[in-house]
Amino acid sequence: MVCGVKTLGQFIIEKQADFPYAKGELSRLLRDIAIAAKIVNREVNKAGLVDILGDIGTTNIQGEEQKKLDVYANEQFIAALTSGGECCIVATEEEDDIIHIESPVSQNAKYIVCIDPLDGSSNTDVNVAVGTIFSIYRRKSTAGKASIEDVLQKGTAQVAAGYIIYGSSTMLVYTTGKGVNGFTLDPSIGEFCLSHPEMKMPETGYLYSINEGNYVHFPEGVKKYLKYCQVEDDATRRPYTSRYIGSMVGDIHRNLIKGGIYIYPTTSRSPNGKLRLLYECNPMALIIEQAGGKASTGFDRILDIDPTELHQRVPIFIGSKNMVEKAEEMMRIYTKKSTAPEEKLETKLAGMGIVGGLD
Ligand code: AHM
Ligand code: MG
Repeated sequence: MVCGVKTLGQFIIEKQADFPYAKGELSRLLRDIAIAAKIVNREVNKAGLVDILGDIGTTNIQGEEQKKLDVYANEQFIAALTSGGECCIVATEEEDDIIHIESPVSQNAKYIVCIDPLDGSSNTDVNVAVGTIFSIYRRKSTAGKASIEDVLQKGTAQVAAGYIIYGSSTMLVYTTGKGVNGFTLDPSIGEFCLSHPEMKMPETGYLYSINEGNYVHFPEGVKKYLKYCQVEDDATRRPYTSRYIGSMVGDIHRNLIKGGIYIYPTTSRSPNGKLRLLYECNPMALIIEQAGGKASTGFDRILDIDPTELHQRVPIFIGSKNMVEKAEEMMRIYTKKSTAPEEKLETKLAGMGIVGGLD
């Protein structure tokens, strides 16, 4: 029987030829991530069967509850990157500080991985798609121990980025800056197989994804854009359809295939937005741009932001080019671009003598 599938491993080796001086380190790093993803996938899929759902009772640096699966996924990716030997620092959503990988095999490692091991984990209790998002940089420093400065690089410096969606089927989608390719996990052979070669995002879509429950807290430009999406206009096929899973990977994956826009703007409660630049917005922005879409803060390109801190948050407008540009137009007209980072609501409230926020 002739085998017609191309596995992720075969594809990566084939693509290595695009980089004539590559020594295979990046390929091995991607392989390590894919191995951990398969292990996480196994746990996510049997989550309802074992006592792994629910809160673990600890909080991460952002004060959010960690789920058992978050912790499990975090451990698996760190373990795979440690034993793989190609990565010198991991920055993860689940850890306050960067993790230096100091194993004998990783002494000459030159890659930095920023990762959200299990994004959208509030959805794990209800069988809704969750994902892993990763971003890979080459360290800037040439000698000594790599440091936080090696991690705080612009999104344009990413050498690769990708996500894994643990959904009705499990997919790994990644880019090394030469287009986007998607692989579906075939559980019967335990391999990611090329299923979505050269993914391209429609320039215009008809789906918008945003947590509309926060409407009253949105900037005026976002409110105006939402009204634009909801107005009837046959020529532009409006009103658009609203689709929001609350799982960034799920929402963006759907919009990548069908066309659409995903927005997580600043709100009066989260003045810098909710999503993290290094391991959520930058990798997704690179993938979407490589597929022909656009990713912006509402004013500026996400990939051009100079990061200042590890867990930095930014507003994001990401998806089909024409939709993002329309939303940016509304932002320019109706919302004043703030030049300084806004004071956190908690700080403002504390200044007013209200401690512990409004909740
Ligand atoms: P998480 O990293 O704590 O899982 O949060 C990120 C998730 C995204 O996947 C999702 O799009 C967003 O948060 C949903 O937020 P909200 O519930 O505020 O709409
Ligand atoms: Mg996340």
